[in-house]
Amino acid sequence: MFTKILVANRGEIALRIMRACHEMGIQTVAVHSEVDTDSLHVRFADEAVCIGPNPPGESYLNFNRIISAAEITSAEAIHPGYGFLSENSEFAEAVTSCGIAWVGPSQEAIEKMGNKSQAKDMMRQAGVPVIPGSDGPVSDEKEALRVADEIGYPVIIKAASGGGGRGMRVARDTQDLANALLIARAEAESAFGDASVYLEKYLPTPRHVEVQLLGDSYGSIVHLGERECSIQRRHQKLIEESPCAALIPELRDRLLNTAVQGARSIGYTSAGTMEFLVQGDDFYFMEMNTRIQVEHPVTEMVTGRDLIKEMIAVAAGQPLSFAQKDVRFTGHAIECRINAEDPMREFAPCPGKVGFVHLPGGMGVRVDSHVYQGYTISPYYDSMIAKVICHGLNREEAVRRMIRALEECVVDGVHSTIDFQRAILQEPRFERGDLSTRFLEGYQWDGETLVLGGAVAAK
Ligand code: MV4
Repeated sequence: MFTKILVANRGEIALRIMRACHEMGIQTVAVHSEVDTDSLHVRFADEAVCIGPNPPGESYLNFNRIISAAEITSAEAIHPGYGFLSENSEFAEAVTSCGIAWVGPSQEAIEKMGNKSQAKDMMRQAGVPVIPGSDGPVSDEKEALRVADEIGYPVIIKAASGGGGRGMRVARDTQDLANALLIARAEAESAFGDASVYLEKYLPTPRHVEVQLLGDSYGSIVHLGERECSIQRRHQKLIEESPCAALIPELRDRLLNTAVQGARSIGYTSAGTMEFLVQGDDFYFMEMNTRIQVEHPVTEMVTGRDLIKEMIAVAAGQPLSFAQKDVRFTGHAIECRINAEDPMREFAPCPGKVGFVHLPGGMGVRVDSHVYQGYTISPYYDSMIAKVICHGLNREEAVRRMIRALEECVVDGVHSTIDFQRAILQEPRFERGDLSTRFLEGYQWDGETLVLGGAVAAK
């Protein structure tokens, strides 16, 4: 096992990783920008290295500075967390070629899954259902028209190098398509430096359901169930839960086993997530995230398994500490990402100094946060304040516990998403588990009352 790991990240995920390291008897190295000098991840670490100024490109995204920090502190491994360099295959390769272990999947796996069109192709070949559409990128308008005609309208155009919803366009009919194609291409080029796009049948009211996977270097691959992340706003997840309320046992088994089969086909190691769209009784592969995700604690609460510890063990050449048959799913868990954003102003980030803070506690409540009274939320990085995760015997108890936990929360000095999230949890449609990725389409919020658009019911 490693004796020292460098954590190439900041905020709550850096703390989360260091907590696992400390429990494993592994020393930790923090890296940080200037503005993060007083941050908790620096205090939690056994050693800390300032790697540069606040713009991420000069610190948290800077290959050389991070690798140099690992070298001068003799760290044997680097955990990238999420965001920043976590899905950068060139960084993974730079790290390993310096003789430092990468706590994540292979450089090849990151690269393969990074191209969404190619990933879809590989999963189709592995027998994973994919949304009907073009065979890889479409070369011109003529081909797009032919494919759209074949699969039927509406269709959605997606960037091959995309993800996160950028460069996506829906076309309702032939007239729409040419225009949508031009816009999608231009957006893809400017956002990803790659104008290639592919076509899919547009699903009217899908649910976003993702499967948590773990693989080791001995060929063992397990799933840790699914998470439903349909409650999003502009592709920012607000609430995640496990299990998904919509899956009957037969469908759930099929989804989970299919995800394992897909991961096995690419020899996947470490933690990863396969994202699916679920429409009625059908599910379709969407993309694979080759990193630990923000919402991983939801899975930890229902399985009792520590995903970060498993990632570290696998990177050190050990087998997974358990087999599929050992995994038990208990109760229901929900996470709210509390952000310093103003729901009254289009969720504009609200950096600034936090006054009085009280984060919730009590039975079944986990809080992952790097924020403390007097902490300043920097405009340079994401505006997360805390993740509140609640576990209950069933969905109803988990939801009620979350409402209770959010009512306990006090974060003075900055706007936050707390009241908005509480209002969602109190919506009858949420209570019924009647979710889709369009749940928040056309909502109104006056700071107290949430009125849903209502035009789209999930099917
Ligand atoms: C779709 C879709 C409907 N039909 N594909 C959005 C993010 C990107 N990774 C894929 N996305 C979607 N793809 C087809 N064929 C609807 C979405 C979508 C969505 C998906 C997951 C979570 C939230 C979403 C919000 C809007 C649209």
